[in-house]
Amino acid sequence: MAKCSICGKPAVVDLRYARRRFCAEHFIEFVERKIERSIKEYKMIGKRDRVIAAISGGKDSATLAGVLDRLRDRIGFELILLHIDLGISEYSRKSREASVRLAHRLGLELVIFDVKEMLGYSIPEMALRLRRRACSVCGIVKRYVMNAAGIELGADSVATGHNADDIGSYALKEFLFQNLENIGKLVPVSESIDNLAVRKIKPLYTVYEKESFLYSLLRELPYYHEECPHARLDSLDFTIKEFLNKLEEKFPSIKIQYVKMLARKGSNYPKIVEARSCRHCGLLSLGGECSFCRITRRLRKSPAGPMVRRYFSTLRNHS
Ligand code: Q46
Ligand code: ZN
Ligand code: ZN
Repeated sequence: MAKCSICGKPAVVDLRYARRRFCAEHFIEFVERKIERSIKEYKMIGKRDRVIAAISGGKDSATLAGVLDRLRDRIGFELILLHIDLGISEYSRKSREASVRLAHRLGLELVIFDVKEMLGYSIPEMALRLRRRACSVCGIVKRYVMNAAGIELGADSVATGHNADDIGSYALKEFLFQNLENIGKLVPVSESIDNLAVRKIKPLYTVYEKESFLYSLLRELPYYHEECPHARLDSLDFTIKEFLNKLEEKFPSIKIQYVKMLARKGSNYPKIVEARSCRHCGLLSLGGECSFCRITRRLRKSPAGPMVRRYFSTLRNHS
């Protein structure tokens, strides 16, 4: 039986790319060290920072919250969890439950933003009325809510659970369509823009999807394992991920090398030059009205951005 490269106990995982095998305890330590190194190398979190970790209820969120929780005392930062309930039937109900259990298990504060309750429509209802794909509406809502929460709750950064597989496949997809500005956003840290956009960080930048899954499993962290029903398995994203997996099989560690290269060179990609303030809510927009205020104005006759900001600022005043 294969043995752990550190203690010699039976190994539970063989990481070919790292040429090491680990028992559960040393695998957990390996993942935590790797994330801590990325946090330091890319200067993601400083002492006394207030960090909001956006959690969906899935395995990557569990790993993100689980590792940040263990690092918060060592580095010395404050951690708050944010869950956005998208109102997507059973999937959202179970994801929310898992997020609540995760926060409870780690003893962390959890802020929940319920899309249907706040905006009057769930994501699928919004998509139907706007005649857009659920994922495109969902992306606009999630980005806006995370940013508004970050600004209003006074966060130094908002952390998301994107892993190396996600980042590699997004970057490749954007390259295929030559959306170069979007590749520039896939760096480990997107700096804040004064009062318009909060700083965003990706602590799982060099963690493989399989490692994230195994980490949350071995630590028995609560997470919901089903995919969102709107995630299409035949989609281009999925095929690109499969292609990268094939590359990785043949050339172990190529995905990590790829994202690390992206971290180094990502700032060379063109950036959106003119950041403006939305005339309704005052947050980041490109044309004077942000996408969130535009879609909610079409749905509800009045833009919902200011109301979302007020919701989070009230929470801050009560905490
Ligand atoms: S949650 Fe939202 Fe994803 Fe579901 S509707 Fe699409 S974007 S697939 S990460
Ligand atoms: Zn061991
Ligand atoms: Zn707006």
